[in-house]
Amino acid sequence: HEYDLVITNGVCVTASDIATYDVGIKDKKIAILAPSGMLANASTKKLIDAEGGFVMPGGIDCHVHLQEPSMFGKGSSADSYESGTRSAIAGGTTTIVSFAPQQKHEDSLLAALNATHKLASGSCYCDYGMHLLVSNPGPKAISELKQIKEEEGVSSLKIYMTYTALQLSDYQILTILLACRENKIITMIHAENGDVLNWLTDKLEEKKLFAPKYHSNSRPPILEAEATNRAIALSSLINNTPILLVHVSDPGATFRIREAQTHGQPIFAETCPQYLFLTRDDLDKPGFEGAKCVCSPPPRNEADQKLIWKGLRNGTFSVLSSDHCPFRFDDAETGKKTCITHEHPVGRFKYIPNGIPMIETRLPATFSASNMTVTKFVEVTSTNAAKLYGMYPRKGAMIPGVSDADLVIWYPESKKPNIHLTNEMLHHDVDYSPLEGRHIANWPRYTILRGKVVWDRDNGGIVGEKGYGQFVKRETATLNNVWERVEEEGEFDLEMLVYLAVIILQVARVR
Ligand code: DUC
Ligand code: ZN
Ligand code: ZN
Ligand code: ZN
Repeated sequence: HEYDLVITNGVCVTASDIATYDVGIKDKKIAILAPSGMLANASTKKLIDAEGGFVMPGGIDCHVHLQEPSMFGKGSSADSYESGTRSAIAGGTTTIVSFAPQQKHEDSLLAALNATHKLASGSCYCDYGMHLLVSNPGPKAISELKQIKEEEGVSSLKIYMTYTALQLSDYQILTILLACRENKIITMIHAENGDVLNWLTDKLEEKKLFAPKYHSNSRPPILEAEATNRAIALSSLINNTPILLVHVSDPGATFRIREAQTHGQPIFAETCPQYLFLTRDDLDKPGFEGAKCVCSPPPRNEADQKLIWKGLRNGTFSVLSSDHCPFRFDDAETGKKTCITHEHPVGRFKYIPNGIPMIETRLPATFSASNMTVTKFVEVTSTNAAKLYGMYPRKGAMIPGVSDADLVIWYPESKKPNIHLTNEMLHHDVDYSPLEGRHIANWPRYTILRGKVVWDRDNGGIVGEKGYGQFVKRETATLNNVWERVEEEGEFDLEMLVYLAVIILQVARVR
């Protein structure tokens, strides 16, 4: 056979183009894009007729929590690497990047990485990379970053400005930014002011305001905007070291990011479907149902949603990730989402684990909303993630001879499934979906990972195998030539820092 797989009659979409092509796949790579119909009779082991449906690079979801210990002090992960990646392929995602968490009492990052490799290895249905999650940036951790980047294939890490178990001081953040600059590692920042939200939480508790909706009151937009502004300021102090603000929900934070980008600062931003599809009203459902939509930052309001969509369309946000952070709603174990226990018989929002499942619904819900062009959709759900996290063009593209044959094929307009979502349709191990009952117009019909059909919605569903997913060693980010721009800024001179800081403050005052 000339090909292992041929896809005929598809409308191919990349981040830049839409065109009808037949796709020939050989040895796990895209081998050829041929004029439509030309490969219909080619010699191939398998033929898929896309019937006019879109064919695009598989989804890349670079913000996924799986099998993490209970870092936020509450809840335990409902999804393993197995169930989480199974859910990913059923929703058209072919690569995830999850977190390898370092706990505060651990000094090594390499140990954290190896421990997470043990959990993931042999268990995954899709390809996967890992970010380090740094909670203790001591000298040992910092000294390991070079090896982590150059040998372990990890070119990004995440830090938190909130959560007692994770929160870093500005001092520690500066230490990380400097080390990341030297090693060309992207720093992902969870920007919420932890001290402010702890204070507000205590005030709400004093007034016995325990219901899930008060999660939103404990985290008003200003504490996200403040922390976002502070993160950008810290990046500028380290001579404009690239950062990525994760899960941005608030227009105030978005405007600050946009402004920094306009001034040429290497500030990237991510948003998530929860900020496109959920609002504070979803936290205010009868009983404890609102807990099903508790995530951090919290869902905002409809006007905010519109601005987040706009930020995706206009490029303020480079990536749309799921922030899949799975907890069971109702479970005999401690840590269930209801957080109703012997100890806390009414359940209190401060004990609700923060996070919702979204790994499988990210692509179908966003695609179905039709709020952006289909090329933009590919850009923010796949291609930009590949570029930002050092996987492009092996991932996130359809370049013959170069790109892995990771594809998602959608139903054509005439065969759209028009689903009303139920949790039973999903493949995670969570017992609910925050999108339960929502109308979803289209769904990935096939998911293909390195040339192998792993999801065939009409014939078998999950047809891939556990363990076929491989670890992806990642390289330096290429999005917007970010590190070349950093190099142009020249060596970072610590001795100049005090002087520079004075200038920055003066400029800020003039503005
Ligand atoms: N931050 C995340 O990135 N995920 C879940 C919880 C949180 O606060
Ligand atoms: Zn976070
Ligand atoms: Zn997260
Ligand atoms: Zn409907």
